[in-house]
Amino acid sequence: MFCYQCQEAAKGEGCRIRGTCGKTPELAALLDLLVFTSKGVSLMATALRRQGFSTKEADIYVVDSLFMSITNANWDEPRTLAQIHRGIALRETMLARHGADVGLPSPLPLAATFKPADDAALRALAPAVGVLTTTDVDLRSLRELLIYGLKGAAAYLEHARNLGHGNDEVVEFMHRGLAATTDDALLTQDLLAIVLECGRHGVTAMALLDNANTSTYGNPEITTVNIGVRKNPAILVSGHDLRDLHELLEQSRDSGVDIYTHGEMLPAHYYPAFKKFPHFAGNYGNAWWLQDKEFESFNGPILLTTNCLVPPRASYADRLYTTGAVGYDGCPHIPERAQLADIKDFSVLIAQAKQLAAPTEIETGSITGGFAHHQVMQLAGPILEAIKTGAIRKFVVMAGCDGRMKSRSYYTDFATELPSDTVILTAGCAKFRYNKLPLAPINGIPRVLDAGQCNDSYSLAVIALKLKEVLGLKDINDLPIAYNIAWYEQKAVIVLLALLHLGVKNIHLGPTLPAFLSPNVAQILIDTFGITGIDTVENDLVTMVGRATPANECDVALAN
Ligand code: SF4
Ligand code: SF3
Repeated sequence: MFCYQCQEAAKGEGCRIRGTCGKTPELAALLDLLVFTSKGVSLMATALRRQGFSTKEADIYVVDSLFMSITNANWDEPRTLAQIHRGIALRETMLARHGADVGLPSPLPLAATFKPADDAALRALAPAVGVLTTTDVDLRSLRELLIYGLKGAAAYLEHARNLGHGNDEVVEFMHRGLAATTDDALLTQDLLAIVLECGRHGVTAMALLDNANTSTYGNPEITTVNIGVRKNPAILVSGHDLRDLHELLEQSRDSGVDIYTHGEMLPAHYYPAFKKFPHFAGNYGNAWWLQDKEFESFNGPILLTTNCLVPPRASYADRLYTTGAVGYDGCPHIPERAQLADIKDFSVLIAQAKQLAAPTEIETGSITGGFAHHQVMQLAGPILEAIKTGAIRKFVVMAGCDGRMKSRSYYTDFATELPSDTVILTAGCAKFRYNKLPLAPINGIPRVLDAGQCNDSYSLAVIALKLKEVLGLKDINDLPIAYNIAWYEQKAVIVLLALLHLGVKNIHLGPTLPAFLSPNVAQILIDTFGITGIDTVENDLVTMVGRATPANECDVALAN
């Protein structure tokens, strides 16, 4: 196997024997084959679209398949095999229906022609279609960077689609982008242009999901979320899909079972539509990587609506449920909706919860969030005033992912050491490294403003663009904002590409730079966008906020 799509790539190069995440070589090969199958489907879809044909089935297929191949999403080999077979059948149906004379490349790449006789033949082919089949390291780097960006965008498109929202331009690009990774005529500059175009579509995908979420559930508002527990039996919901949560809340109403969020589902509390459920009890635990301990002590059923799922311990595997793109062989999977209007059936979780103990308390207190763009605009007056008086000297965007690497304590230390005239803007599960720190507010404005999930990084971009407008600045980089982004999986890749598209420069990306950036591709990003890694907390404080000593200590020293 060879996989280097996430931040935990072994030795910062790639997982070759088994994934640091736990992925086996067999599963890794099948997920590679799933992406390969999607490329064939996208080749067909790109050609058909150019001829004016609708490719709805292919659109859904590619979005779902890319999402399934994201880190810590689908661990289920039989399900992966079934999805590969579906893709081959779909590709062949399109070919039979329209014929080969629809402007397909000639000769057709293997991705669009392979037809294994059975599962054994598929498994035999799988190791030969992975990342390393592109031998030129720079082309490989750019092809994979594009694919990972597309995976992130696919995740956001799927959530939006679940709420009845879509964008054909992004889907068209997804097919075209995937097809481009099979085109040996494309050189570094060509692929780089497509990678940067991916960032534009990333902005659209995040805006689409923002609109889907807010038009369905209302605009997030400032909310205090309980992090302790109640006495009722309960269900824990993790992942990013708000519609799954909403349906579970509806179905468990008056059942005596409480619902808690975990990880990336925390921001659901900020939406007005979810506040009307008295049994929506709070948030339990932290970011994804602590789930083995937290799922254990939660005691009740757990629903994973998206990544990140880590291989479960036997002690709670019988109460772990997956749905959507996530799957784990041996854990029950709640079936998808056949039609958009259908409702998923979560009754099995509710029935099981009633038989189980209430969650064991692991912490008490509360956290505050809900600072998405609409809410922040309501606070524009006090925030602008604080900027003008110097009470807020700098914002630091600390969005992205959390992870289990020890070196990620850097982010807690960095947040702790930030001067007291700085404000953290966050989104994604990265926030769990510092959202429980006792940072004193500035004129009533919290020091950590949480916009929501990783896709709500869009909100941070909207806020930055609005600030630029009201402060009368020409360039987004003239704002008093530094970017210290933490990444782990491929949604962070589309967020990064989206920020680059918006013209943001000098982003610090950590805790390590992606293994999939070849030295030459990394150099292009450094030269063009000023992307850099992280250093020590002390050095980065000087680089990013221009002051190493907490401001309050400075002020005390001056006063003395
Ligand atoms: Fe390794 Fe990450 Fe790939 Fe898992 S997803 S195999 S940890 S690079
Ligand atoms: Fe986290 Fe997986 Fe990336 Fe949505 S839940 S941010 S890591």
